[in-house]
Amino acid sequence: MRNAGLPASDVRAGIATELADDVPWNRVLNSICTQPHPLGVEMASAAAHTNLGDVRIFRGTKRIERKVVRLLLDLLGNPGGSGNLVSGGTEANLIAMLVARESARARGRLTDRPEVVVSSTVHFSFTKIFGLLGLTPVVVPVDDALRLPAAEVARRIGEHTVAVVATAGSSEFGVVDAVDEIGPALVGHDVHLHVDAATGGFIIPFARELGRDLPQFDFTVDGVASITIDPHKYGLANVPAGAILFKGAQDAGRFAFDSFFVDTPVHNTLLGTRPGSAAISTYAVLEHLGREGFTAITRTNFEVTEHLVAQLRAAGHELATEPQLNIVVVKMEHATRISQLLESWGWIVSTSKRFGETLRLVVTRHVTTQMIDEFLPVLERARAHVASEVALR
Ligand code: 0PR
Repeated sequence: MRNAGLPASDVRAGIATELADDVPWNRVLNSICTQPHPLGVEMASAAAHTNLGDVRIFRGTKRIERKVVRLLLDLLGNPGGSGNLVSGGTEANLIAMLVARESARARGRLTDRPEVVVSSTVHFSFTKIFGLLGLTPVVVPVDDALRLPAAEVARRIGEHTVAVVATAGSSEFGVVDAVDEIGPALVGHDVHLHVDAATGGFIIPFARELGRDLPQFDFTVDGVASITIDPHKYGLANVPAGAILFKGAQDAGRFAFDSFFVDTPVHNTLLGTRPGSAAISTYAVLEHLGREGFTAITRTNFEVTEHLVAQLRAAGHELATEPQLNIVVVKMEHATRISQLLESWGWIVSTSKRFGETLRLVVTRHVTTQMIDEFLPVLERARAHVASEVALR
């Protein structure tokens, strides 16, 4: 640390220089997060000082957090449920897995080797979580449509199984598991069905309203015990805003840790000190946009996605899978090299090698048809450049 501090203007200028090097949103095609809604940013900065770790001080902030949980439970068909706002999908999934393990223990079902049935495309946050919680994954290969096969899930449940994880919008492919088949297939098995809707939670309800053919994934499906949904992804709120929601009115309270301070409520989240600003940003965006606002944004996201798909196909590209949401995965030789080259030219895309070489493009609020039309010729130039590099080798 400096001995004598800098004037505020110098600090501002130094930070502005670094921030100016962050990639502008109109060059970002890999991110499930987007430029947050301006009202959310405004309200988050007004609440930058708040800490939901001390709800004796931040009483109003806590009331807003409770309102957000109610709004999200209502969105997901479970007004009588329970939940908490957390830092994102990883923390939400962790809390769900801990509650699943502990409720199995409470029912006398915990073995020395608790297992969780997951698909081969489950998000990597579960790899962290299983390590932390001592859970063993039972990995079910996905079907041809990259979905967790419902019949196979039921077959993999054994005496050690404490939970099954389905995904409603995978980050890699935007694939929605058939939660409406998996839930009913699990009835009678004493396991916790968790739905990771971190990515799809703010897309699918509105897309279904627009008449798109997507499976129901929420608490109205028999057997769904908990859902992860992230306001900081398609919910347009500021980072870090995630949520873990439970079917039962008491379930969110099963992750409960006492502090040693008198008159302080128990903590129901992993983080202790945590930003109220994210809850407030989420509340502002939900209240301001309402269902109509989210539905309109979802309609535009699908229009842009369809434009992207049509242009890619017209240029002769083949998709790895038919996009269900707003993630487009293109089969592409030398995708990693192409992505590196694009990055050096200012454009950020992602690649995955798990199902052959692919280029992954994410459409979210900041991605427009104009941006796509600027990007596609650059992509073709990058492909040509890499093809000539390869030819020279
Ligand atoms: N579950 C699913 C289905 C997810 O898509 C993600 C994140 C998580 C869990 C974990 O959530 P947190 O990252 O909030 O803890 N999906 C994105 C991904 O891994 C995260 C991301 C977002 C990556 C923006 C890059 C980026 O620019 O692809």
